[in-house]
Amino acid sequence: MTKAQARKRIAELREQIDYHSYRYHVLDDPEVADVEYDSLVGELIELETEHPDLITPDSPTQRVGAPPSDLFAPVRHRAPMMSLDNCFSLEELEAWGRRVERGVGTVDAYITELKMDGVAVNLIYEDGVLVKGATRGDGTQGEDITANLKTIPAVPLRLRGKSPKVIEVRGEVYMRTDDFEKLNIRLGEAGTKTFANPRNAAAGSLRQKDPGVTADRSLSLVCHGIGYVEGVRFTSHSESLAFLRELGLRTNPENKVHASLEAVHAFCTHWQDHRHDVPYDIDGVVVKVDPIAQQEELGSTSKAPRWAIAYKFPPEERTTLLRDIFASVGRTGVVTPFANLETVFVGGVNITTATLHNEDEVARKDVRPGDTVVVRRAGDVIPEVVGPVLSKRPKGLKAWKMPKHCPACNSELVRVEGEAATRCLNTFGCPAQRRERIFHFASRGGMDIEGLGYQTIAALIEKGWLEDVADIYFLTADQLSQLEGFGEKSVDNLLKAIQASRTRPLSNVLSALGIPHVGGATAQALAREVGSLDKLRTMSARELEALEDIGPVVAEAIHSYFSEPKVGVVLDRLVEGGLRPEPPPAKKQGHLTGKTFVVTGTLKDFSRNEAQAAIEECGGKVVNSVSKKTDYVVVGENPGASKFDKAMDLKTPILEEPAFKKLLAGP
Ligand code: I6G
Repeated sequence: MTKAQARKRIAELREQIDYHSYRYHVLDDPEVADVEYDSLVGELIELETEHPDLITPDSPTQRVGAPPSDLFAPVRHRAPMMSLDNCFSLEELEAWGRRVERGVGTVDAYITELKMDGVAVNLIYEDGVLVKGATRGDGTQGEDITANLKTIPAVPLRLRGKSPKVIEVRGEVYMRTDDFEKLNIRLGEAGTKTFANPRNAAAGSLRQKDPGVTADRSLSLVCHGIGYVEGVRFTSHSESLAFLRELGLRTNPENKVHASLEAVHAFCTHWQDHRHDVPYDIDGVVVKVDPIAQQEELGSTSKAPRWAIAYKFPPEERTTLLRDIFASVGRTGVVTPFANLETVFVGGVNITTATLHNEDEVARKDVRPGDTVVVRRAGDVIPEVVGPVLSKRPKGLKAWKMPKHCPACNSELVRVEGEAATRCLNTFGCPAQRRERIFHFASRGGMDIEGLGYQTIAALIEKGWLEDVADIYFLTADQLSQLEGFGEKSVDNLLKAIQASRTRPLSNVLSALGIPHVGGATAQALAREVGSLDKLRTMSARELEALEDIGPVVAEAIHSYFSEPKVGVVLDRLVEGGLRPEPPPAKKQGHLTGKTFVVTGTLKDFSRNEAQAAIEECGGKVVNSVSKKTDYVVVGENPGASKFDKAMDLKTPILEEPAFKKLLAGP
């Protein structure tokens, strides 16, 4: 085949593949069998392999490419990605309808869309080609996930028909419930942590550093609006959705236009009762005023359009058998009672366990092993045991009692008077606490050691190779290769992940250690203020308390943690194992050096990160809470009430956006 012939055939194949992909993923109406489609793709791959110079970024073979460098970089949305106001009953929906009609008189038409429980995304097409895809982020600025979005077959790399010069499309990436269940089985078999629900699975799959993993996750897309478009005007929302469909973008076939709010009510009640008739999770119905002129008349608040509302379904409830209540020991020694339930399908997932929080909660609910209980789950909220069905209680059921001894190490459990928690105080000896600490250490947000999941940690503890977090840095290839399911490649990957974690930022290390009262924000404050683990280890409670964002209770907890000799041993061994935390970046010097800021509310011209960067660029620093040490509080729209009130109380200077800009500009 000559070059010219190859070029022609490649163009034909791409057109056919795009068309069949559109029929399958957008119209849900395939024209050819899978094998036929696969053979077209196979032929295209072959030709592109022979002629790599003919590969273009919008070729259907380019859905998974090399990991891109700009993955997760900040992306500013051209128009803000607003959120939606919620209502939780038909009465509230009615009240919204009245407000709308007070604003615009009779509404010509409403449109209803199923509210997919997925991840909001923004897709940017220029001259019909997908150039960027981002998460919603804070609504003003999201994260670049283009490479991951490109792997989703329902996301067109190139739009069909006559596309506008620039269009920003808003949609929801989701995972079907059957794909979610298959994925969890697969993850469970591989010993990796499973996802709680399809939404978390979709979010987790989009957050992958390797687009190859996203590609393997069966994600889909529905589009529900246009954020920005050049040169096209619509008279109604439904017309804009039809336009998206013409461009080859998927919209939900269940969308419906209604003449009255009564018809909207009927749609909402129907889908509340039939929410499981669709193969994906929905948590409500989005109701919009359809005519654009009426939308414009109603306008928006700083957060949400007044012309739309999300009607949220009430949480689903089911009854099931409470087989038993068992006690589980967490990382900090707190013992939590858990309900062991006969599997029940509620809120779109199968539930077999649910937390009962603490001893008092079990007593308050009066749930007993053997009871039939009501289980509830709303959206992505964790499942909850509501209470027993007393009419079904068998005779003679005994109330549950918190065990006197730790189920993991048998040491005596303690409940301090006035506290709800029961604790195992065998901090260093209890195997359950050790396992949870190691898991926390290796997790995302901490040392982020990919491949060191729950099952692997349990297996390493079982072998006696993992007693505390420092042991991670002394694991050998020989040991890892003895674990079930660990071939050469997984051993190599895990060792590489461990190596990468040796130089994690100091704030991650502090968060990973699980110091009492030190979460992500405090860990960042400590890293920024202190700068090294060595220094932190020697500081007195009084010195700690003098730091920004650290109060007396936290200061005491940190000091007491570092004073524990066993902690000292582990920290020394971490260093011996090669841990070299990356110190926070050197502070810039400028006209705001020594000045401390708190930023609250939404600013017009800065996202939160941009405001922080601008302050730091001038030498200042940004902290989370207002205290006597704060020099300025920068307030945008809808500031946090507690921050604002505290600033007023302490008479801290409050800067609105223009004054803030002036201060940044300098003297
Ligand atoms: O977050 C959203 C999900 C679904 C939406 C939305 C939607 O329509 C079906 N529509 C709007 C207008 C907004 N957010 C702001």
